[in-house]
Amino acid sequence: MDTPRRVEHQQTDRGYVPVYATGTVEQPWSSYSKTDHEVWDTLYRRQRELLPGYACQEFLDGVARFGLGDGGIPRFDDLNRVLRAATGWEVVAVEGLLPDEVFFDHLAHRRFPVSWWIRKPDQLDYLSEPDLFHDLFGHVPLLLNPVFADYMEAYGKGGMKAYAIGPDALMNLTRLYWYTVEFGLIRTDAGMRIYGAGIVSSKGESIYSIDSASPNRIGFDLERVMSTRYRIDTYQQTYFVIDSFEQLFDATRPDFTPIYNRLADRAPATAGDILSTDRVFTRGTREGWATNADN
Ligand code: HBI
Ligand code: FE
Repeated sequence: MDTPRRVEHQQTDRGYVPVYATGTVEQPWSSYSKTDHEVWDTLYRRQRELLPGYACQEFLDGVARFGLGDGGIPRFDDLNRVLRAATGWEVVAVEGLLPDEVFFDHLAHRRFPVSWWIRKPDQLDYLSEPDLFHDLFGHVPLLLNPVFADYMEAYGKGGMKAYAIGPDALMNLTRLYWYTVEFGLIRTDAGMRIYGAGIVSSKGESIYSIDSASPNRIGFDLERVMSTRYRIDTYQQTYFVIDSFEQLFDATRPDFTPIYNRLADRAPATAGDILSTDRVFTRGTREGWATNADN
């Protein structure tokens, strides 16, 4: 397997990382090593044992329907048979982070890009770029949920429009992705549960986002989220909480142009701020918070 072509570095929501302008590739399933399959099994087993009581039921149902725990790295072709039949989405293998407009175009056409490579055994707890476990285990199970699947397509279409408007609009939209798709919580009758991929694919942050007194937990509000900076190097200081996936999808129905115009005059909140207009579920103790700049 020749190393993927690194085209350039780009400031993205995960910091200054290589960005591949390439399109999609075939999943090199036969090239995965025994160690690669063992890394998948280790990460899967660890999260599967932890997540009941932490992840929302829709996520757990998706994991079960895909059979992600059947042993070894799943074959995208197998997953796509289930996924296409359920919501018309499909997984496509990519080299890694894509330029925003390439990424948005995939989402707008119900294609979710998944990095074909998996982290090394010494990177189990943190790596800077999204690997196969983050993308596949974190993001794909919820694409079986029809409402969330619609939200992700709408997000992609919104991304194409934001990209055409300019960098400020794009920043607002990236914050929306960050605080929902990557780090979102949802209220359930049983209490707060996780749906964000960046959380469910991380053992430490799964526990922290639900059990810790340190972060704020604030009710989702579209413009509040779009004007809130975030952290890429630590656990989140604030988690935004939706009441349902329908609420999230409904919030993205209107055209965002007037919102971008309003937000252009509004100073962004810091990652740890609590505003007087917030619906505060938990006011964090701020224990252990980093003091350097947000993104
Ligand atoms: N590319 N492959 C890939 N996966 C992502 O999650 C991703 C991306 N490019 C850009 C990006 N995410 C973020 O900027 C989103 O907020 C748009
Ligand atoms: Fe992600």
